[in-house]
Amino acid sequence: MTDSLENCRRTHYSKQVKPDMKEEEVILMGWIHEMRDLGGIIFVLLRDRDGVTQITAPSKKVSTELFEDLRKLKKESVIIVRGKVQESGKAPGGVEVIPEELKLLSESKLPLPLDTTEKTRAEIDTRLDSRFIDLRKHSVSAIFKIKSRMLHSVRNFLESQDYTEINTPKIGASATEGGTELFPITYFEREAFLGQSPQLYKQMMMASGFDSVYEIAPIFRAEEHDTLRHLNEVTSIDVETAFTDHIDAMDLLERLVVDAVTQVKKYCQDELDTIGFDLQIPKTPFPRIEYDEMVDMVNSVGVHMEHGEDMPRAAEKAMGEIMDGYYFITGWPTSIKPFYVMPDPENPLKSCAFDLMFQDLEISSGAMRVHDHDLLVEKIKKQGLNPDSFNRYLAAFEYGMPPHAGWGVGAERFTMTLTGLKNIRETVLFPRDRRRLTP
Ligand code: AMO
Repeated sequence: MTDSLENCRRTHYSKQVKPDMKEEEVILMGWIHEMRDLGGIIFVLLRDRDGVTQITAPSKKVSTELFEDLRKLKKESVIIVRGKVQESGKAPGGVEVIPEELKLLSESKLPLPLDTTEKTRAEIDTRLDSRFIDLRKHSVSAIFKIKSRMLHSVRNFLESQDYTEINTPKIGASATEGGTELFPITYFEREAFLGQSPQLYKQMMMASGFDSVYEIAPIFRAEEHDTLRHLNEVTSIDVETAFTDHIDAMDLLERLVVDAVTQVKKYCQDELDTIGFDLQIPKTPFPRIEYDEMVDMVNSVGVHMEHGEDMPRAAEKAMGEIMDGYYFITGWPTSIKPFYVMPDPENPLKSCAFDLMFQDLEISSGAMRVHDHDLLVEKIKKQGLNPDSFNRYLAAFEYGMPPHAGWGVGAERFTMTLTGLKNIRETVLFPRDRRRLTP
C-alpha cells in the first residue's frame, strides 16, 4: 500500500533549500535519486525538477518506525519528506533535511531499465526506449528547458515586432516542397498527405492582408536520411512578411537568432552549466556569402563541388571548418530552389533565396517569393508539377498579392546550436526517425 497526497503540499523545491534556513520545516516531494544505508544512519538523495536534497536520518534522531520505513525504500520511488533543515558541509548545496515524516506515493519497480545518476550514459536508443526515465536526469531535462526558453523568446520577439501567430492545417492534398518526401495518409475515401511545411498557407495569409505572420508547429518529412541532423517530424518556426524582400527577411532572422541566444544565456545559465556548454552570443552582422563564392571556397580546400549543384554534405563540412558560428549563403541557383522562390531580376538563373548556416549545419531556409501569378504557374510547370493541384493556392495570387518574403527555422537544429549537441534526437522529447515510431 502506498500513501496519498491528502492535504500535504510541497513547500520548497530542492534548489530553494538553503543553509540559512536552519531549523525551518520543509516539505519536499520527488524521486529517490540514491540511497545509502550505513546501519546507524541512512542517507536518501531526493531529486526533484532541478535539484537534489540530502535527507539524513541518524537512527538516534528519528523514530524507529520512520527509520525502518526509510530502510525499505527503493530507488526512483516517489516520496514526500517533511523535516527540518540543517547546515551540512558535506551534503549537496551545503544543506540536509532531518526527516520527521515520510510518505511513499509510488514505489518503483527494480531493476530500472536505465540508470538515473549522471555516472553512466547509455546508448541513445536505450535512452529513447525509456525516455521518461532518461528525462529524469538533470543533464537531459536541461536541454528541454533551453529549447523551451528559445521558443518562448522567439514568440516574444515576433510578438514585439507585431507578428500574428497563425495555425494552419497539417493535413493537405498536395506537396509544398516538391513532389517527394511526403507521408501519405488515408483521408476518408481519398489520399491526403501530412504537411511538409506551412509554406503555401503562410503565403496565402499575405493575400489576406495580415502582413506579418508566424507559426510554430510540426512539419513532416518522409526523407529516408538516417543522419544526426535529420528527423521525420520537426518543429518548424515559420515566418512570412508582406511588403518586404529577402534582405529584410535575413535581417529579421539575424535579430531573432541573436535575441534567442541572449535570452537563453540570461535565463538558462544553470542549465548550460549542467550540460557543460559555453554558449557564445553571436557577433553581428552574420557574414553573407554568395553561393558562387561558397562553391569556390569549398573547392579551394579540396572538396569538389560544381557550380549549380545543391550543397553536398562534404561541402557543408568544409564550410563548417572555414566558418565559425552563423553565416548566410545567398544567391542560390534558381534551378535547385522550390518553385515559390523569386528569381533574381538581374540574373534569373540566380534566386532571392538564402540559407542560414551554423558551422556545417543548415538552420534555416528562406527567400523572397514569386508574387506574380503567371510566373508562379510557369515555375510550377518547370519543376514538373501540375498547376491544377495548386489552384486554391494560385487563386491567392490573382486578386492582389503583395511582394513578400519569409523563412523557416528548424527548432531542433536551432536547439543543437544552443546546446552543442551533435545528435538531433537529443533535442526532441520523443523523436521520430526512420526506425522509431515509439514511444
Ligand atoms: P526547408 O525545407 O529548408 O525550407 O526547411 C526549413 C528548416 O527546417 C529544418 N528541417 C529539418 N530539420 C531536421 N530534419 C529534417 N528532415 C528537416 N527538414 C527541414 C531545417 C531547415 O533549414 N518552406 C521552406 C521555408 C521557407 O522558405 O520559408 C522550408 O520548409 O532547419
